[in-house]
Amino acid sequence: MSIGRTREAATRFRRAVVLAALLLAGPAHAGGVVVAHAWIGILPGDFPASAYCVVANDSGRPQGLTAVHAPVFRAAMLHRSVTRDGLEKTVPVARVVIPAGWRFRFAPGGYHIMLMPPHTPLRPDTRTRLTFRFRDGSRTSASFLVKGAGTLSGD
Ligand SMILES: [Cu+2]
Repeated sequence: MSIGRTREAATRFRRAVVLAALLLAGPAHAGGVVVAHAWIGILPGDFPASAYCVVANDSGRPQGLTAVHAPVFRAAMLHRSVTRDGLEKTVPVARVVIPAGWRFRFAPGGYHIMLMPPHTPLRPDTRTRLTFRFRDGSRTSASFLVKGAGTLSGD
């Protein structure tokens, strides 16, 4: 499988996704970082998947998200979709800083967590856990709902 084909499939998938405004997470637990509206869009075969969610920072201080751990996938990376010269590309992001009191949205067409194919294929409507690691050493994890290609949104 070539990188070109992978990008093409991923772009097609993202275009198929309606950029519906997600409702933002409700009140988060005081004093922490909470991941909500968490879902993963998978593609058939060896294509990468993308994870989306809302990260609510109610810790009272800025939080720098530096890594995501996804045990059932070969790798997880912070990415962002950008359009350059009319072409949609996905580029790596070193970290995402979420100011205190803010909600940061990973959504189709924007920031996402790129997941290299799972060790064993995932079935739609199952769940898998991702752990978010922050610059201060703290971690928070959430259960992500697996959705098949053609899914319109995570809601
Ligand atoms: Cu990506």
